[in-house]
Amino acid sequence: MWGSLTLADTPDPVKESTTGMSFPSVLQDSQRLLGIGLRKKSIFGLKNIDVYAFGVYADGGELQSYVSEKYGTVSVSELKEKELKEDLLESDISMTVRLQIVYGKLSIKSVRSAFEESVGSRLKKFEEADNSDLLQRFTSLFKDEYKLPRGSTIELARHRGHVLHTKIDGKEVGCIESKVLCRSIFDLYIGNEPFDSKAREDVERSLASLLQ
Ligand code: DAO
Ligand code: DAO
Repeated sequence: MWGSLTLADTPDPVKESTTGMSFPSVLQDSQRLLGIGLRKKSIFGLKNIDVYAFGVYADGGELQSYVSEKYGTVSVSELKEKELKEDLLESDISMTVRLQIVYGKLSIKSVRSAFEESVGSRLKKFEEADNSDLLQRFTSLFKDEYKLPRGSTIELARHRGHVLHTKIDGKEVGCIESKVLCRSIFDLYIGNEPFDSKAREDVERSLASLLQ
């Protein structure tokens, strides 16, 4: 559809193809949309539901300075797309994943338990130590009174110093400083076993194109 262009080159909002959810091409003035995808979940082993569509964003300028500091004069074409993605995961370049809820009957209870399963397994993978405190601190931000009807947006944004800010429909609900929590969350979207491998490929290609 884009020919050789990537999502990072388009000025217009982009629609996730299965759900039609639309994602702005730029967030917070400087973060570019790099990839979009879909989070599904099978319930009771019976059927797959589309839970949310997501967009992955990062700051192109910060990425450029990070890469030129780290690799000096090495030309971008010599860097592998996968290495760039690894750099993005490990660094504290400004980055956001925006979730747009598709499933209309999401309860906070099911968000909490899905989170413990998905993020919990990543925390275990990246850190030996017991992470239950960290999980607990994050899930305690999910107050029972929050509602997440279809169309709600959640933004999980990493700021300088590995501080993760969470917003629901544009309103900040909390922030937590933790490198491993940031790493674990972004790993769900662009790590080795992502929710949607097409999104991860989008991101890899967009990163390479941002550095051209
Ligand atoms: O109604 O019990 C049910 C099925 C709900 C599945 C929920 C999956 C939740 C995934 C995480 C959402 C994060 C915003
Ligand atoms: O899809 O399994 C997953 C993980 C999604 C991360 C969801 C974080 C939700 C944080 C805000 C919820 C507030 C009620």
